[in-house]
Formats: sequence, C-alpha cells, structure tokens
Amino acid sequence: MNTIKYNIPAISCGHCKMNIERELDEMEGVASVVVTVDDKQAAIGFEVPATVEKIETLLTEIGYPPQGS
Ligand SMILES: [Cu+2]
Repeated sequence: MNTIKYNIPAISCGHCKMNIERELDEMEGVASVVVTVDDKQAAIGFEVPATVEKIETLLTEIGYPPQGS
C-alpha cells in the first residue's frame, strides 16, 4: 500500500470533499481517500493498478489540480 498526500487549493466545502472522495473511490486500486476541507488536503491510499499519475490526472480532470505531496 502506498499513501500520498496533496494540497488542493480548489477544495472549499463539503461538496468538494464528497466529489473528490467519490471520484477517487471509483478508481480501481484506490483503497482509501480522506479529504479535509479545513486544510485543503487529500490523503490517498492506493496500490496497482492505481498510480500517482492516474490519481493526479483524475484530480485535475475533475477540477481539483493537486499541488504537490
Ligand atoms: Cu466545494
């Protein structure tokens, strides 16, 4: 299991949290997604076939580009 944490400035409310958690949960290989609105962070646990690249691409596609780990 790998874990990665992102700062995502676009996170602003509970809907953002729900959107991100729902979209990432649907990705095969993603085991856990925890979004905290207050500090605008997402912590993701994953293993293959999910990859950092796929996760970052998805986040960007849904409007929440990550800014580093
Ligand atoms: Cu929001």
